[in-house]
Amino acid sequence: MSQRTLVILKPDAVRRKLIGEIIGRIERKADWRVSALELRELSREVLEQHYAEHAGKPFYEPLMEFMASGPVVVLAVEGERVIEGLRTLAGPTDPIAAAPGSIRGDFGTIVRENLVHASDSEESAEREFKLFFPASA
Ligand code: RTP
Ligand code: MG
Repeated sequence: MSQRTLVILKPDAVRRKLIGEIIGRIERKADWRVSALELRELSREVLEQHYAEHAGKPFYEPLMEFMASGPVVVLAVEGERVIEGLRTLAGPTDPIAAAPGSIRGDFGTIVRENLVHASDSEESAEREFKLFFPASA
């Protein structure tokens, strides 16, 4: 089942020069391919829409600040079961709970600075494509 998912390499990943490392892991998976890619800074408006489900939570404001603290890489990735697959490759939200071998498990320690975002469902992916790549949505 071919799908597409929206991936963000968060500001910590860009600052730590892990862009190539992370994209390399994605590209090594059979049948997955990067179909759009851009380095950009995210506006408050876009971030509020992207993380609307977390508005009002204690970690919301620090998350907004972190995600606006530097450039990110926004990617579209297409391929076989890529939505679930990218979540598996990223690992659980808390990098300390994430298994070695996953991106968060290999590179992270802080819950907020967990390197990567990936759409969590087909519905989220379509919503996020409209937000980040409106021309292709
Ligand atoms: P994401 O949405 O970024 O792909 O991550 P996720 O689904 O694994 O985690 P989610 O629960 O949606 O949380 C969104 C992001 O907020 C930060 N966070 N900080 N307790 C905390 O300090 C806390 N909890 C979450 C993380 O950056 C998380 O990825
Ligand atoms: Mg999430």
